[in-house]
Amino acid sequence: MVGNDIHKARSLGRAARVTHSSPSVDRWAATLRERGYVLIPDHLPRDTCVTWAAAVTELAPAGPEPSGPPPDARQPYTIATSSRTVPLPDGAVAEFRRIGTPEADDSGVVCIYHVDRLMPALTQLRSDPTVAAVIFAAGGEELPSRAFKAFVHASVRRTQGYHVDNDGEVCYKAFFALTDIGEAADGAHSYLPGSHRARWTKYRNVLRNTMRADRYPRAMDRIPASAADTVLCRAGSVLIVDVNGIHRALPQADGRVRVVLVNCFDRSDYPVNLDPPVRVTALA
Ligand SMILES: O=C(O)CCC(=O)C(=O)O
Ligand SMILES: [Fe+2]
Repeated sequence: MVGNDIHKARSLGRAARVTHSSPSVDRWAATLRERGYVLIPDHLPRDTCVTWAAAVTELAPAGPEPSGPPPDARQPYTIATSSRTVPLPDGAVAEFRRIGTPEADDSGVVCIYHVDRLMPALTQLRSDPTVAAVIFAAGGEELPSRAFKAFVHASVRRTQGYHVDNDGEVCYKAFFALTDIGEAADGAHSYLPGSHRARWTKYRNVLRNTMRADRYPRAMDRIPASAADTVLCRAGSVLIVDVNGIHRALPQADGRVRVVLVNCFDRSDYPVNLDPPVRVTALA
């Protein structure tokens, strides 16, 4: 992690060579470099997004959740052995997170992989040129889209705590809000600004994790919580996040529903993603 962070500090320090740019893209990219995240408000028509949110929610299979997992069996497209997947048409997959363990973090989250295969109207978002241009301008390299999925959070009372997604590999996520996120209790995204750079806060957590075998190695729960930003926005906004920084989705109050689409940008050789990279051209 340290080596990656040092490499990254160098590349964040260099000015990116951007051929296709605009004043807004430059401004958003500067914020992304500086804070580790940037919100582009009202990027898409709100009404369209609200309609999509209802359609995405409908995609999650009705009826009882799939039955409990056998111990230690982890399927493709699951983040934990206690998650279970259900195949959907056209190669899409619904992941029910941490079923049978209602007290576990992220229990109740439904993730729909390849959601664009089921809703072709969403394909354009995977190739959103503004998002690609901002990521390109911030990081100085054109990254492919390695995954495109939807998260449906409905009354998810316990979410995964503050964490980083990896050990410092180049990785950005664009979250398209399909529902209004007007309060923290809607399940807003929370981000510790500046934590995408090498920070003592991060290493203190790493140290703590290495001393306790039962801890998730990328957990970052020892942070000054009051220093974290809660990102509120209307449906149609897009939040671009450098997931080397410390972040989480906040827990929801009962009855709240948050639907977001997530476009994951990683280098082509990043091993975690299952799907072939999709090239997204950063034309502003
Ligand atoms: O849903 C969110 O706001 C954050 C989820 C998250 O941590 C991730 O996708 O890496
Ligand atoms: Fe994350």
